[in-house]
This record gives sequence, C-alpha cells and structure tokens, in this order.
Amino acid sequence: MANYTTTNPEWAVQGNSAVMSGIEGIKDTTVGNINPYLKVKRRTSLTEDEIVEGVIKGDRTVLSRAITLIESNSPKHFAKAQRVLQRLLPRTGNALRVGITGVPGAGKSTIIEAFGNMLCDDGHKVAVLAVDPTSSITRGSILGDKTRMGTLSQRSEAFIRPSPAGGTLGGVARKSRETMLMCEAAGYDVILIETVGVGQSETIVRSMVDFFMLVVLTGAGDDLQGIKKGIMELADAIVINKADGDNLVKAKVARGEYERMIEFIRPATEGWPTHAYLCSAVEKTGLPELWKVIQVFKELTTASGVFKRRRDNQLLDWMKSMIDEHLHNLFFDDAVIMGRMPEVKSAVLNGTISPTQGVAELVKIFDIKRASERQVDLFSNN
Ligand SMILES: Nc1nc2c(ncn2[C@@H]2O[C@H](COP(=O)(O)OP(=O)(O)OP(=O)(O)O)[C@@H](O)[C@H]2O)c(=O)[nH]1
Ligand SMILES: [Mg+2]
Repeated sequence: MANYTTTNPEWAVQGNSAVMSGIEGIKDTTVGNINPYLKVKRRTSLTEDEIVEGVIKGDRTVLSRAITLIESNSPKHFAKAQRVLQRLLPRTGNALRVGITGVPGAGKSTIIEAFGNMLCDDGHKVAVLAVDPTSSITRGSILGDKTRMGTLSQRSEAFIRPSPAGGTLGGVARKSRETMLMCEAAGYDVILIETVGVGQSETIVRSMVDFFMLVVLTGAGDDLQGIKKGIMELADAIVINKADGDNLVKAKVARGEYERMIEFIRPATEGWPTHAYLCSAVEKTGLPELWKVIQVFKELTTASGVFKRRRDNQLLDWMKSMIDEHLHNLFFDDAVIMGRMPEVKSAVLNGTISPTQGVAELVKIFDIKRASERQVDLFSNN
C-alpha cells in the first residue's frame, strides 16, 4: 500500500540544516553581526535593473534572488517582484512546461534527475521546480535554495528550486507560476515541475504546464485503488516506472491494464490520446522515447491550435483565481467585516437568521473602497 504522508522531494533541503548554516557568513539584520570579529559582507539588495539584467544574462545567483523576491510575503518585495516580472514578461513563454505527478516513492525525482541530465546532454537548459501546497507547514525546508538532486544540481545547464512556502494555496500557485516565468526569462527551455504530496498540488501543476505525466508503479490492480480516476483524467501520459530487473514483466502487464483503463477516460488534451509507457529511471531506459512522445505532443497540439488555446486559458484562469483570492482577502481582512462577523455567526448558529441572510447582511456593510485603501499599490515606484 502506498504511503501518503506528504514529504518534500528528497532533493529539497531537509529539516533544520537549511535554516542556519552557523554563525559564519550569516548576518542577522536585526541584531547585526553575531560574531563581531568576523567580517561579514552584507548582502545588499539588487536594484530592479540589476535583477532584470542578471536574469536575462542567465545568472543563476540573480535568478535565485529574483525568485526569493517573488516568494517573499512582504508587500514591498511583492511590488518589486511584480515590476521585474512585468519587464521580463516578453521573454517568457518559450519553454516546454512539463508536470510530473504520482504517488510518493513512484520515482518522480529519480525520473527528473535522469531526464534532466539527458536533456542537458542534448543541449537544453532545464529548470526543475516543485509544488507543495503544504510547505507552509514545513517552512524550514525552503529557507535555502541548495538542493540535493545529485548530479543534476551540479550542472551549469540546470537550475533546481524547491517549492515556495505560500501560506495559502493561492499563494503557492502564484509563486510557482511566477517562478516558472522567471526561469523562462533566464533562458531555461524545459521546465520540469514535480508535485509533492497527494491532493491539491496536481491541480495547480496541471494548470501551469503543457504536458502532464502521471508516474505509476506495477501491480496496477492494487495501485489503482490509490490513484484517483480524477488524476488519470489530467494526464497526457501514464509512465510506469521501475520497469527493470524482475519487475519488467510485471510492468508490461501493468501497461496493458492501464491502456485498457484509459479507454474509458476522457483524454486530458483534445486530440491527444493518452497512453501508458514504460521506463526505468535507474537504468535510464524509456526516457528518450518519452521525450519523443512529448515532442510529438507539442507538434500535434501546436498544429491544431490546442497548445496555444491551453496556454491562453491558463492565463485567464490564473487571473480569475487571483481576482477570487484578492476579493476574498479584501472581504475577510476588512476591519468592519471582522468586527461584525462574530455576531452574524452566532445569529446563524442560533437559527435567528439563515446563512444566506448572514451573507446579505455582511455584504451590505462591505465597502470595497474602504477595504482597498489598506492594500499596497502593486505598481507604485516605492
Ligand atoms: N528499481 C528502480 N528503482 C527506482 C526507479 N526510480 C526510482 N527508484 C527508487 O524508488 C525510490 C523513490 O524514488 P523517488 O524518485 O524519490 O520517488 P518520488 O516519486 O520522487 O518520491 P516522493 O518525492 O517522496 O514523492 C528511490 O529509492 C529510488 O531509488 C527505477 O526506475 N527503478
Ligand atoms: Mg520526489
């Protein structure tokens, strides 16, 4: 039985090791140098121009800092990140965006490492991101941008970034999308995005990528219990991993089983029949074939207009979900609403008013202009 405990990808910085690397080199801006005898160079913040130029040049340090800005929850950083993004926007959109999901232990990270290395060998620049809506709980894991994805992280053609801690689902979604755009502006032409945990990360990643693959294991009969049909409906390819050694025969059987199942499922992408493929991330078999499948997918969907239509819809959906979240926050963070809420809640619980009446009462006293005054002007120059 699969283990559904949510964890960070194994290449993400783990536990407390990422929180602080000791006194040396670290300057806490609130208390000054911890060790006064150490000459610590203060990390000055880069100007907007420096960030834009650095990202365009493909400077990985600047790219990391640009992403840190995007991930920051400070309104000032948010505004700066948005201005940077605005300037880089014309350089985005040129990468092939591939999402990889599957139960914990299916081999997503191992596939990404093998696949990423293969693509780098072929002359591609590969960015690897992870999306983990629960990462706000394990904040410590994102404080560093050093990752442990073995050989891939050593390569200059690759860039690896663990999931942002968003605080909210909408926060993680926005930060992940904007991180992807920054990577594209920096010249990465393949973006691989791993989902972490089982739940909402699949939907977020599907809404960001062109091609979405579901990594599964053999013993489909048992495993299928764990894979929601809904997730299969999102997939453009089902990849049966660990098709090696004694497992190869079982993997072939599983492939047949998945193929039969797929027949009853609506394809994720119009005009593209989802199929099941075999691979072994350890033996690196099936990966060139998988890349070929993705290439054919791109050619076909580009020719049919489906590729562009999906991206257009994704952009409009991103905007809509951000409007939803913005209005939600304006409403629930408004002092007048917060003041009145307890009374309305208890009236609903007492049965004095219906929930519908409760909503009507709160909406009546909600003044969007007043609520908005507290918000920062995103594109102001401060
Ligand atoms: N035999 C074999 N083992 C594999 C293969 N791919 C991955 N593994 C092993 O399976 C285990 C889990 O692999 P991961 O890549 O960490 O799996 P994951 O899907 O990223 O897991 P989470 O990030 O925890 O969700 C590791 O011990 C891998 O070495 C493969 O193709 N063949
Ligand atoms: Mg992983």
